Amino acid sequence: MTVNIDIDGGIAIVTIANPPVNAINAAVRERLLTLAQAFDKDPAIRAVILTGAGALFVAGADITEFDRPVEPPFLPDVVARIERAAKPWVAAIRGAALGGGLELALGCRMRIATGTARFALPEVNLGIIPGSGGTQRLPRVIGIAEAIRVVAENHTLDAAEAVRLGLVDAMVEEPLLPGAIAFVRVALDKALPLPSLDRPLSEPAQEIWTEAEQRIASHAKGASAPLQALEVLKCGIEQGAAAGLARERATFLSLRGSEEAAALRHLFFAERAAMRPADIRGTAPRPVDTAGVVGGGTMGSGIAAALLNAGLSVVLVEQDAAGASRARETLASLFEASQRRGQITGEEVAERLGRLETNIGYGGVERCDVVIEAVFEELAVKRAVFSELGRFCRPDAILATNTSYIDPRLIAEGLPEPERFLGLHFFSPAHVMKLLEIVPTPETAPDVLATVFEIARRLGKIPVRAGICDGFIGNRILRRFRTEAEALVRDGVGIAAIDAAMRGFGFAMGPFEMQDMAGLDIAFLHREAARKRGEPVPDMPGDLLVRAGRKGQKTGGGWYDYAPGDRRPQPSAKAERILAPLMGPRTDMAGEVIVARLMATMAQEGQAILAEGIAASAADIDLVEVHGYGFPRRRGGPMFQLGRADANRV
Ligand code: T1G
Ligand code: NAD
Repeated sequence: MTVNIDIDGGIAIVTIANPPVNAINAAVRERLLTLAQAFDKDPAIRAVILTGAGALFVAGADITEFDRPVEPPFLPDVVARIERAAKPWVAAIRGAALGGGLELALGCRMRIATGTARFALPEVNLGIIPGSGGTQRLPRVIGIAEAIRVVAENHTLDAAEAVRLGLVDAMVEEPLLPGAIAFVRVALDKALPLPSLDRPLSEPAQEIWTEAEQRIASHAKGASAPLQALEVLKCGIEQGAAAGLARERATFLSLRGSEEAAALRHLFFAERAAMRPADIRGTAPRPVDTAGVVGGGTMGSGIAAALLNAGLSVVLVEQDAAGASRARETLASLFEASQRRGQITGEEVAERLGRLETNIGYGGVERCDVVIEAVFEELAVKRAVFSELGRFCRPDAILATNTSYIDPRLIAEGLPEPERFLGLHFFSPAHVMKLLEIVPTPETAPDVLATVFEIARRLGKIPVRAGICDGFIGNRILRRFRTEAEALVRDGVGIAAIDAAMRGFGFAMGPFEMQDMAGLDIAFLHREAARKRGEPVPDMPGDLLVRAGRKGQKTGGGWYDYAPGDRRPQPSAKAERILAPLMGPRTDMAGEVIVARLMATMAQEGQAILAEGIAASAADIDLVEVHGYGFPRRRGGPMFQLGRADANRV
């Protein structure tokens, strides 16, 4: 049974027990409605306490139901029935009260909580808005300004904030239920607070809406739900709660069926599945307290920052004093920047740097449980590093390479205990980008895999297992994507038009703006290496630019021109002249046609990757694109797009 009841001296205790997160599915709704009606008729019942089993209250409506039509009884009706019950309902909250869970609690006359309680309406993360009265009851309890932050800007209230704002009527210590029952007994002898929906709310100044709209639009990245949530809040304030509820429900239902919501749901479940791959579920990870990083450059320092942010101690190895002090300075400035942004305190900066040891040579790595190499992308240099690590590290220490393209098996040749070795491909900046491609070799041991998935979880990364091929998953698709973008240039389509089309689709930058930022020489050197290996790689437009000294922003020009100190791309007549030999007659192509062509190319490469077993699932490929390559989250990923296109074709 997903909803249990106990009776304690005239007080009914209703416990939602639907593991793992007490999600509200049809059975829970049905049961709550039946109980509300039964308790009202039962003279022995004076009040009802609603709570959740385990560490949290309720994580919201059951998202797995969203791919199906809504099923009665509808949650807004259950909430309204509880709010209008003859016997008062009191929510007793421990842990998370999210989405429909908070809406249920708002339907109760009072809410009491422990210190672990936290409250949010994260529906906008799923491309929807609250659909069970949250947009109307919350502002009437905590005020409109705070409600805008929670409903449209995904702000989470902790217990103290909830008390301060009047969302929580009283705090109780654990054990929760005895405290809750005692509170209810006292409350029954006093006047009850008004139901949330009936509480008066003064109309705020108009600026509150315009300011919120600007703020939300600047963060929404084109997603529609946050601004629609604001509209519904406004409707309820200006036209009253009943109109607001009706508008909320209509908006919720239309968004629930939208492609954007389907895309965000797809990623919600993909991210959770990625954390717990079936074949290592139940394999115990090794303990990891101290990590080593060899090479303190762009990636090494970012990786060290991610490890230090996650509470690990770090031994960073550089090849000389300059390299070691440069790495420490980079880390100090990264943490000071976080401090300036108010993310960490000065004490926390010092504490992190206190757990950092920078060395020239391999002293200290014998204490490391895992060591990640991030030195130059040259096989010989990497091999030399691992032969040192093989000598100085404990035989059970996990050894990993952050190589972008080199076959990890080549790097590990001759390494003692090869079962402890694998690729761990971070993305730049490594302390920010959430993606981590995990590239095991055929020898990699299951508990080594389980350990690096656990490390990914501690670093807040999205781990995706990738097989061994040139570029693994992400860089392989990137190369294909870029080649197709350059093929469009060959066909006479303008560089700016292609970038504009991809920005319109939701990318922060188009492929050419992105390549100018990262540098055109990385792909050029990769093609040159292939040509040296005798592979038939035709000249690409980008090659002509690099040979002309145009490597991107770092040379003041690539596909675009850049004024000194200015990173805004300017159309370049010079680039056009250099590219002319490879460009066809000017062609005007519609944005959606450009997008469709590049999407199809990414999906095709994705299908090849799946067919070769380089990725475990299409969803994993979407996670790589969304968390590593700026693919717009609200679009779900290239494989999700392919699925939608196929479905629309049927
Ligand atoms: N529905 C169904 N399954 C859910 C779920 C939900 N709401 N939340 C989590 N799960 C599953 C998840 O897929 C995973 O499954 C397992 O639970 C553990 O999750 C009417 C319409 C609660 C903070 O957006 O934020 O209410 O992989 O790995 O890290 O207005 O889950 O084990 O098979 O994330 O401890 C709004 C979503 C819904 C909250 C726990 N609610 N959940 O984090 O565990 S819309 C949300 C979370 C709504 C109303 C609207 C987190 C968590 P599996 P987990 P965790
Ligand atoms: P980088 O040139 O910025 O840094 C490399 C560092 O390694 C330098 O500080 C150098 O002093 C140090 N080093 C070289 N040999 C060493 C040795 N034997 N012992 C100790 N330190 C040594 O390079 P990077 O961009 O950080 O790339 C490092 C690795 O990460 C490469 O394999 C690269 O392909 C990969 N990678 C790079 C990116 C990126 O965007 N830059 C992204 C993912 C992966």
